[in-house]
Amino acid sequence: MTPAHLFSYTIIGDPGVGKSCLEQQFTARAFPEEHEPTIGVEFGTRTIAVHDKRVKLYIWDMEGRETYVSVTQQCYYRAACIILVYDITRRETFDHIAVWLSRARKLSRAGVTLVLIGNKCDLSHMRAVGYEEGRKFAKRHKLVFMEASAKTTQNVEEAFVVTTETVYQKVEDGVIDLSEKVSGRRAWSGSSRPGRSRRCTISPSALSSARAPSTSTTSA
Ligand SMILES: Nc1nc2c(ncn2[C@@H]2O[C@H](COP(=O)(O)OP(=O)(O)OP(=O)(O)O)[C@@H](O)[C@H]2O)c(=O)[nH]1
Ligand SMILES: [Mg+2]
Repeated sequence: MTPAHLFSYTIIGDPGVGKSCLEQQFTARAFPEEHEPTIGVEFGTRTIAVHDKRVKLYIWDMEGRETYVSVTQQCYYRAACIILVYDITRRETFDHIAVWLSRARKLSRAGVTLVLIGNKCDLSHMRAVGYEEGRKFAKRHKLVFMEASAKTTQNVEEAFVVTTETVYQKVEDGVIDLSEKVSGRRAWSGSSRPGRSRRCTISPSALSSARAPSTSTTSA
């Protein structure tokens, strides 16, 4: 059965904050012990149910170093939701969120949902950023806020499911226009089976030459 909606998510933030682990915990329910830094962009997919509709999420996991800026910028515009991640044990990763946020606002489409996640909350004994600090920053900038742990799974499901409901409502209310065509969807997703997830790595050259799946709506 074709999903009623296809939403693209883009995850950004400093190197090592846990972007790939969050994506893999959500799409594959796995926490890789050994993890390589992302080069370019990786993505995973998962289909979930929202208000009795099947919604397929394409989750773009960006490199923290942003070596391939021209490539990764495409992922900002396609996103229905952008997740900004910092590591609660590394102060500088929170300090850089303002820069990530301004880039996200500049490069994304109107109506995008922005989410701030303080990751690694399982390491609260090493905390360098208070919960209230994160919450206040998010409130000031109108972001959804959560602390999460890709390791223990705390709030990982919630981060995606709650925001998918928000995006879904925005689509229903006409707050965000996701009317782009779904060009090249099969080539990028690889799987259309309900509830299945898939993870791929995209080389920068492939990303710049191929046509990515748009954030889009399909018929139910
Ligand atoms: N304790 C703990 N460690 C985590 C958590 N999430 C990620 N890590 C660890 O943090 C390190 C970096 O995780 P990644 O997911 O590769 O970070 P990234 O943000 O994708 O990094 P880049 O791809 O280089 O931008 C890895 O050693 C993970 O095991 C978490 O929630 N808790
Ligand atoms: Mg990564």
